[in-house]
Amino acid sequence: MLVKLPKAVSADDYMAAVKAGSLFPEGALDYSGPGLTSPGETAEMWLRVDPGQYIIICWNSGHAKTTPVHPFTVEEVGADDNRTPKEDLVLKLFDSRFELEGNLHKGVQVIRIETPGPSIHEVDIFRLHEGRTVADLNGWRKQQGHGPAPAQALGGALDSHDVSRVAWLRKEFTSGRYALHCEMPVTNTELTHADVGMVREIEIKE
Ligand SMILES: [Cu+2]
Repeated sequence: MLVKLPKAVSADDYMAAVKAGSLFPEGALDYSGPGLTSPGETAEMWLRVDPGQYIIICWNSGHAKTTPVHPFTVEEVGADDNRTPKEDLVLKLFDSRFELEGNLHKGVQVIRIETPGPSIHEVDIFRLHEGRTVADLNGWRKQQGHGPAPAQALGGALDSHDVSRVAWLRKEFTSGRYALHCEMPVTNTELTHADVGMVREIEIKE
């Protein structure tokens, strides 16, 4: 995940807040990112960033507290690179469901990911292993990915505090069963959005 830090907050300050238990340290803005990606997978994402100080952080399986974050700066100067990719289909993240405009099919596809919300959401894309179900996937994610994986994580689009932000994902799909999964927490509970229905299985045929 990319996180944009407020002016007076350093990467170390952010980490200290995370270690104290915060998922959303004050003033810092989540700026999406390609999300859960299994070893050996590659995720390709296009998104806009604004000038400022950022970190890259991994939230999976306690890594946010154990793996040093990567700080970087987005400078105001530089070549204009504002041409957005042409999408093949649109994925919309609503409260609390996924809607697809267009169909996923075999081959390379560009997905434009929008968040009509109104809440903030994210999507991780998984390819389910033979015989495994969306319920298996959700159970495995509740364990933060400990134990044998029922699915391969292919990347996705993590949340942005500003829900008007859009991300594009380019991915090659083969035939099989896939799952879209939102792991945002439901406020003041142990539940995720996936637990309250924000999970969707999609089959790509031969
Ligand atoms: Cu969600």
